[in-house]
Amino acid sequence: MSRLIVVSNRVAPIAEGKPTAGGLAVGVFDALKQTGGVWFGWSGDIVDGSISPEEIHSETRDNITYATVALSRTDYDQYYRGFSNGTLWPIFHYRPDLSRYDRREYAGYCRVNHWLVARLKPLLRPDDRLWIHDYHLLPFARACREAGIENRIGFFLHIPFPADSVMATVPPHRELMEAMCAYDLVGFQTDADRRAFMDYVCRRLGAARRGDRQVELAGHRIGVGVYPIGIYPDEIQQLSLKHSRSRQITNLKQGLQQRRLMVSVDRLDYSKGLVERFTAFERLLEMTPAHRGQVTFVQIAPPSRSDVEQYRQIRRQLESAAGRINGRWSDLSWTPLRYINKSYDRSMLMSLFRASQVGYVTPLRDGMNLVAKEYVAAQPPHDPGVLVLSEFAGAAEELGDGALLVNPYDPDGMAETLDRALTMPLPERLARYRVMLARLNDNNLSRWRDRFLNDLQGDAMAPEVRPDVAA
Ligand code: ADQ
Repeated sequence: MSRLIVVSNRVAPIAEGKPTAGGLAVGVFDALKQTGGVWFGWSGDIVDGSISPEEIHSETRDNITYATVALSRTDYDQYYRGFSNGTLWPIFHYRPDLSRYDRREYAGYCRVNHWLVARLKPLLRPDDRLWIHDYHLLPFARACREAGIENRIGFFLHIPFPADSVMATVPPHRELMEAMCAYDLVGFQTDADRRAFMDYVCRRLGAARRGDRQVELAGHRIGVGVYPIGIYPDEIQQLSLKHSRSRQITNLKQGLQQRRLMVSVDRLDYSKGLVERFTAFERLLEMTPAHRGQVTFVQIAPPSRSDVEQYRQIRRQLESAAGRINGRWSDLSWTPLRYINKSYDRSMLMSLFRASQVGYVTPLRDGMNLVAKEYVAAQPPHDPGVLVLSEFAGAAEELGDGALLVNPYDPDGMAETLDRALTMPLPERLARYRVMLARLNDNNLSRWRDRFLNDLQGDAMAPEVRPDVAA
């Protein structure tokens, strides 16, 4: 049977045997656990100098071989911190105002893509299937073809694909998108992303549309599909029970003294809308006196990419907002907002979701947002909490019928919705929970992986667009 080779910028840390606090690592690790295969990418190590070391560190655990490389400081700065996270990430999240562009960084980005291909090539067998992940590796397939690699290569974008005119603000957008068209299959989280990609390649590159699921450019057919990433709901339910009676959760519940609990968990990132979320929480306290002293909001947000300036700025903004809110509203027995910059063990997080009455998930833009899905799956089935979800999270396409959707740019609207969530009667909570759980079970993580890999395998490349998410 052919092997599955997964390539992503970062391979989850092997030593701890646990994925990092990031959606891609969580999803890829869970998907690979079942099929087995090779996971190739950066180890997270940085070595001084401008030349990345050639050695590959290879380690097999259970059925997964982790093949990792270190990056030189220059490659890290240009490829990862520079073009990937300083240019592409903000633009793909509709924030050209936060994006900066430097030609040297773009050159570094392309160079590292070629360099990674050269490291991977000796590990490949002719019938391996290659599944490449995310915006760090848009030109990876082109580099593979140039290196004579003929295997089938699919690509999945975990983050949104921006509208054509926003994409065009990336200075080398044309070159980048032409390179992306070297893939055999490209997959997106939502139908809106798929449409944006099709628009771009047809309008700007002159690709020919072959129905909704294929485009053709310079004689090469590219499958284009929608594959919303999922979770394993049963596994999450089990995890959520693990710490339910632990000292930390029991202490938390005792400390709440019957107060309602709202929970948010995110990497500390400006796309997650944390400042707007804090503001809306404060509006709730201003607008609805009945909630004062009666609700506690826990925000867990471990810092990420803290060597990128925009990330340091958002951190400072949040510290000041949290201080202001607590200064204004706390009393001797109640702290309204607990803002925690730490990573937690997954089962602890799931138990926290289970213990809370509202999951407050309001990114300004998000490819999918696994936290929204995890929150629902972790709920006690007979007394579930309510999911308050941004309409700009990919997850809103699937969970929109059961969640309370909000516009994160509307603090009053969010405050009203929080009030509704905190006071929602049990029958409505149950009905909403069941609709969402059914969706999560239908479209679990295996389905995401299998649909993608089937489409990658098929020569005719006719990925079906799921009717239930292709609104
Ligand atoms: P992320 O932007 O990282 O992922 P998300 O989808 O919410 O966002 O995934 C975060 C994951 O990390 C979740 O599984 C969560 O439980 C975990 N996590 C978050 N904070 C944690 C903490 N403090 N401690 C431990 N675990 C924590 C990217 C895209 C998303 C897309 C995913 C998957 O930005 O839009 O949904 O990839 O495709």
